[in-house]
Amino acid sequence: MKRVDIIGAATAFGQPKLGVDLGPDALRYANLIEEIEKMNIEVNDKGNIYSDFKVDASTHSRRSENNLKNYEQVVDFSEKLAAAADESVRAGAFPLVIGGDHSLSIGSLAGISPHYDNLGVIWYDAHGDLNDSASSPSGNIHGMPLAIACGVGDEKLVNIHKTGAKIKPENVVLIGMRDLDEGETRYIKDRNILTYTMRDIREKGISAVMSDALEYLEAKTDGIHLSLDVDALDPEETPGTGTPVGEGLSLWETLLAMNILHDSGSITSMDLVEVNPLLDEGNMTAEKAVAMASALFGRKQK
Ligand code: EXY
Ligand code: MN
Ligand code: MN
Ligand code: MN
Repeated sequence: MKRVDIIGAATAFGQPKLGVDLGPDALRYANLIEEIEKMNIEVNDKGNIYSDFKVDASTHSRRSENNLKNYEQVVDFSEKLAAAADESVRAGAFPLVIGGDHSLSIGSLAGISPHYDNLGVIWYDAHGDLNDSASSPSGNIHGMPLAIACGVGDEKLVNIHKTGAKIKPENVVLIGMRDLDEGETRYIKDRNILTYTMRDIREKGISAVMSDALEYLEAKTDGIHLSLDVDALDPEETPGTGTPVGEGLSLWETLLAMNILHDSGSITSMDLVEVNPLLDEGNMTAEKAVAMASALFGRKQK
């Protein structure tokens, strides 16, 4: 890896709560760049990408087209982010896309995946983010990016940056699952997606889960994208996030998971998403997210 490119995805259009677009700056304030540099890695902070549309608190998430909230805004933002992520991989860097709500993964995967024949994805999250507009209970696009990347959903969103599906469901592993909607559960079953629920993690241990996930993906992919949603962790650990779900992963489990991914040398890009400083206690969610990213880049747990 030549260097890490930090791409700030300052978007809140994928969900209803204000403040998640401030996540990139909360992560910088928590010393994201300095902590990665400590690993003797060159870091290039490319600044933030913003939508041309401004967040308007009075209408935010009340505009909906076909049960897709802030549709135009998400399409516009995804195109911009995809171009930046594409450029970063093209330049030989490791894109670290910091959010921002999870709808940003539509753009990051669209920009990154064309550089691989078979990009693998580890989706570390309480949620599957596998809804389409018909199955979504909310119309919030941050509950849909993984389905969109697999080619399921609204045509414009599926065709961001490059026509068609960006990844294959058989190259996806879900870790931390504990809040899946009916349509998502059906999709996982139909496509036989490798899934580790919290119960699986409790039974097997996070270390075995990560090793098995890596073994599964390394055999058939030529790069692995990690999409880390901070709501994978228990809300006591990461309260500053918009859709918290109890009985989640601990910080130490996640740091261990990140160390195992680092040691594999197989992770080629990453999203770090759903840090909302307006919902946080101090800046602790951003601080823990920085610890997770540092562990992915080689900082060892004590
Ligand atoms: N499954 C629910 C929905 O589609 O509305 C909740 C999605 C939350 C998505 C979060 C960020 O990972
Ligand atoms: Mn998510
Ligand atoms: Mn989530
Ligand atoms: Mn290293």
